[in-house]
Amino acid sequence: MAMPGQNLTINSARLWDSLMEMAKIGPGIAGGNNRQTLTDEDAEGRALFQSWCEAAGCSMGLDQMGNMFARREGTDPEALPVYVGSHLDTQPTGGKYDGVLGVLGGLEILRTLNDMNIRTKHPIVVTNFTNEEGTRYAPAMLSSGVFAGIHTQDWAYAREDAEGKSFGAELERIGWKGDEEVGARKMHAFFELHIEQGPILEAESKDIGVVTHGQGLSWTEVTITGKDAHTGSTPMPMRRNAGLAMARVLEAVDEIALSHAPHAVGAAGHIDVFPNSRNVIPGKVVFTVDLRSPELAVIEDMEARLRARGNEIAEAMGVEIAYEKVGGFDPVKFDETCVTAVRDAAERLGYSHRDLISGAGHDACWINRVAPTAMVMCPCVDGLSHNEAEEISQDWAAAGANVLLHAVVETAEITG
Ligand code: HGY
Ligand code: MN
Ligand code: MN
Repeated sequence: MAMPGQNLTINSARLWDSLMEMAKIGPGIAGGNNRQTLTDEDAEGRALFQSWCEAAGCSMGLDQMGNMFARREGTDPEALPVYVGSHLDTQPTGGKYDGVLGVLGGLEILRTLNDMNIRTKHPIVVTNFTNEEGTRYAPAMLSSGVFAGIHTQDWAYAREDAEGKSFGAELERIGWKGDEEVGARKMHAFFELHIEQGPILEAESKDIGVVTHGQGLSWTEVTITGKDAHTGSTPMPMRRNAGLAMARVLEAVDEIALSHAPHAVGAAGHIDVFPNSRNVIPGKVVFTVDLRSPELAVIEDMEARLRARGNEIAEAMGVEIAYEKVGGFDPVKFDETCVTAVRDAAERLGYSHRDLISGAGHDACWINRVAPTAMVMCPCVDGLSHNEAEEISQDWAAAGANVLLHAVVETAEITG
């Protein structure tokens, strides 16, 4: 006999069509997306999302960080809403699914409930958080961080991109700055569907990741100052080569992360070299070291060893070195009731599943501070993400959205 709600499934083709439609906005150069936060492309994607939500009968809220909230009414207007969502902004060489699957998966839940004329006690709100990626404006998860009270709004507004444009000015420019106080909304629960962005689920042929924890993250911006000089006429012993010093620091970062194998990771994805001229020894480099681990003590050890080794290298090479913590969050343990709702949904729907620690950061990691939160993950091809070749199957997307649907509806309580 079918379990209650077992026949409750999303429209896979409609979800896939919406993903492909959104992917047309801010196309990359290799099949993915470049829809960076607070760009005109971001604004266009937001408008498309809003049009779809309004067509599904939702009212749209907008807060002062540009976070979007599409609300489907419940039968008890006093009941706190169940929120479900993620982010629509992408990396500069991003994929079509990172973040977008979680926002459009949430929309597909509303569309499915409309199709089936199902009402829930709690309202359901689909959310798009501004600037999850943290590429144009560090740190990552900036707006969910303001929502959770981690960052002040003024600090967030003052963040500048590489061209010196502030977050606040750009949010105003694209016309998506709302009036709502950020974080005033109270949540009954929050669920986020996301691609794994790692190789585990595909390698183990699992349809669903039941995310119990998220690993912690530390971003340290390192500035090394040496001296610009001629690459041809400057004798080697006289050089104060900031670029070479950076290379040695990054070698040390790799060694430090590997010393905490198998879970810790470390690298630098952002590197600026000055003056970046072919025949000038770099007098200055600025780079961001990204360190992560499921254990806070390991993150703290890696941060300390980064500075210790960096200081040794700088002293030996006659260059200056400075550090600034520009982002980070402690390892996250998600809400057991919400996690159980995800696991039971996967079980009920007959999907293979396994518990998982999220390797990437997500808005859910901050929202978990202010509401019971859990995540659903689906596999991605070769575990690849933050690459335009990011790919998933329609079946994986549908499996993730079906589990999300059941977990959200169970928490929002069907009333008819
Ligand atoms: O950095 C992260 O883990 C996320 O993709 N913003
Ligand atoms: Mn993401
Ligand atoms: Mn991402």
